[in-house]
Amino acid sequence: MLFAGALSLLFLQTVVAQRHDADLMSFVTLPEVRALKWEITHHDRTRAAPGYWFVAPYGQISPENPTQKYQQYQVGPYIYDNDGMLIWAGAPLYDNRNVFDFRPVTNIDEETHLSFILNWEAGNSKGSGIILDKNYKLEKEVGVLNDLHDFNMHEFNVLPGGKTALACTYRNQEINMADFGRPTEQSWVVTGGFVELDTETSEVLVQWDTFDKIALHESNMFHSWDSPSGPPGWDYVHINAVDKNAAGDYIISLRFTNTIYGISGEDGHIMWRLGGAESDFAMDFTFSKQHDVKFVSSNGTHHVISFLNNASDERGNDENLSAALFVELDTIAMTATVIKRINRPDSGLTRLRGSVQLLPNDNVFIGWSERGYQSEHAPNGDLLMTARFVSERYSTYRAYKGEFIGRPTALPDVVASVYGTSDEDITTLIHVSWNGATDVVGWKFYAQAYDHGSPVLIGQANKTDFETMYIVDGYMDWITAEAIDKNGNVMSASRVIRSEIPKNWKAVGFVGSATGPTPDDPSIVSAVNKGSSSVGNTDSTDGTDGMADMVNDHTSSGSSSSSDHSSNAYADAKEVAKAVYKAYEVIRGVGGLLIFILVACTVGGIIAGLWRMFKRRKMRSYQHVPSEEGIPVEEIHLRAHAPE
Ligand SMILES: *[C@@H]1O[C@H](CO)[C@@H](O)[C@H](O)[C@H]1NC(C)=O
Ligand SMILES: *[C@@H]1O[C@H](CO)[C@@H](O)[C@H](O)[C@H]1NC(C)=O
Ligand SMILES: *[C@@H]1O[C@H](CO)[C@@H](O)[C@H](O)[C@H]1NC(C)=O
Ligand SMILES: CC(=O)N[C@H]1CO[C@H](CO)[C@@H](O)[C@@H]1O
Repeated sequence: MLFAGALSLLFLQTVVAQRHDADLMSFVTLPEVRALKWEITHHDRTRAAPGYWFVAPYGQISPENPTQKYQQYQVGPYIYDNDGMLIWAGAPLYDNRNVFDFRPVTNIDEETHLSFILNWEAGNSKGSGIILDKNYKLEKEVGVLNDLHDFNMHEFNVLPGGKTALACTYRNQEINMADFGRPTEQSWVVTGGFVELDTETSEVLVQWDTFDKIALHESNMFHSWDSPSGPPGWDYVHINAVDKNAAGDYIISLRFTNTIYGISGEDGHIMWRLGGAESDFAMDFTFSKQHDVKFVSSNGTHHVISFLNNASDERGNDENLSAALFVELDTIAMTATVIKRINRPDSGLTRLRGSVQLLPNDNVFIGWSERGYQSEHAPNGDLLMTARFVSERYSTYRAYKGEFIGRPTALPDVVASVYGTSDEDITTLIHVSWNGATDVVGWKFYAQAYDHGSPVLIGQANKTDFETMYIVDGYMDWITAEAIDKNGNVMSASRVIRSEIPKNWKAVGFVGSATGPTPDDPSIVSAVNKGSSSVGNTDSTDGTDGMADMVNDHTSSGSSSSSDHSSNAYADAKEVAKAVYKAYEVIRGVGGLLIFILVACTVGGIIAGLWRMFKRRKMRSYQHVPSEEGIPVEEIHLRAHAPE
């Protein structure tokens, strides 16, 4: 049978497609966006800090060859809520460019801004530090005006007031090897440094470099017995973090000296070393290969700092597991004391990358980096939550949590499609989303009888996921959706969109007029309408709870003969809530026909509706799934700079 054949073809394609991308979300309204799904374990939701997750997944650190560019948006800045529900997909903004250190910025003014590093692109751009406002509009783009190769990926640290920001620098320089007792030899090294930049002009205001400050023998990467190197040279210090306190002094982390340095804001001299071979402090602990050092508090002489003790890198490990450390430094008595240690929950090692963030309620949010592994802890260290990407193909350099109000200037995206086999069972499916909008609690849907007809409310739905689906009886056209906040106010409305219809009604089994049905007058239909439902996108997260109420609302509004089909199909509202709806369009082979398929399947012994239709979604095959290259990603950088 033609139909059965088409059906099996359809399922075959679906299965094949899912095998490759089941770890990614998909949306009818934003078909290019393929946000990563999460595996989340909540240990105690009640103690979780309010706020969203800020991550920037990447597959490989170096910019991709243009011919390998992913066909769908996966890498870039992304915001999720505490349940892994997508809030904002920022990948379309910078067309799949890698982004690092994506974070909420609360120290500029009363509002929360966003900042991140836009990765360099060969032959095109050195990359930049980006600051966005809550409308996702570009506020500042801090570029690289000097001779440096790129805007380094490790740090973009906007300082209080937002006028300046810190960044790390890597510079190839030739150095004399006298420190190794070989004064007649020269070697190229990659020195580490930092700059304080004017965020308005990108001008370098402060510049500091290890070249004349950190001797070669402090390195655990370049040794006295190693051969000198030509350019680019030995990556002998590997700077990966910089911060500044109110007194105007800096701290930096150098991974290849296992040391955190205090640097005078006055004259750039090294005030003290914490850790490594030449530590100035009496310490009751060890650390190594550390990341993300930050001032938590500082009054000039007494500091609390936080950092991630990796205790390992791509070459080996010094301790058994990685941990977030909060350390109190007394620079008068020269003592360093651990005041908080939070071990990696899975007892693993974070060999590269990572972050530690003290939240306003004193919870601690830690990014362990690989596969986006992250955890939140109560002030006493209790584990509240762990999460990681379902996908093994991605990591994020750092991860942050924070409250944020997002108000995109773009309007909500709506897609509506009409299906049915007779005038009596015509149904309109509406999908809506508003990329980046926080605090949307529901949607109202309107249709018009004709082009300039007045909008008639045809239903509403609670927002339970990034994308909300709504099904309404009848042929509804000239659709709009309004985003509703918790007080019932309209936050924004979509443009009026026309509903998509099958190219050939007869071919999809429609019995009736060869030209197909005509749009209904929503003011008539909505009076008798019922059996509508709304679902969250079940592809992404399990967010269908609110829908059952929705269906009840509608089924209680009465019945009519024209919708008996619906009332039977949706008899049990709870089960409908679990039903999976998906729209597809099959355009292949059959000369551009649209096949409408309604499959009833059994879920837990009870009938649930499974609608699978290939909607106006090009059957683009899934070709360019990026993958990590089998070696730790930062090692690429290492290899690029160090000889073997
Ligand atoms: C800095 O903090 C320490 C410890 O809280 C305190 O003993 C010291 O007096 C403070 N110094 C200044 C200059 O406030
Ligand atoms: C690592 O773990 C092993 C076995 O649990 C233990 O014997 C060893 O002392 C640990 N090493 C360090 C450096 O903590
Ligand atoms: C929407 O959510 C609210 C609050 O959770 C609930 O009381 C209401 O019944 C829901 N309404 C619909 C239409 O689902
Ligand atoms: C247990 C262990 O090996 N700890 C190491 C941590 O890193 C420091 C360097 O900063 C080493 O001195 C410790 O031995």
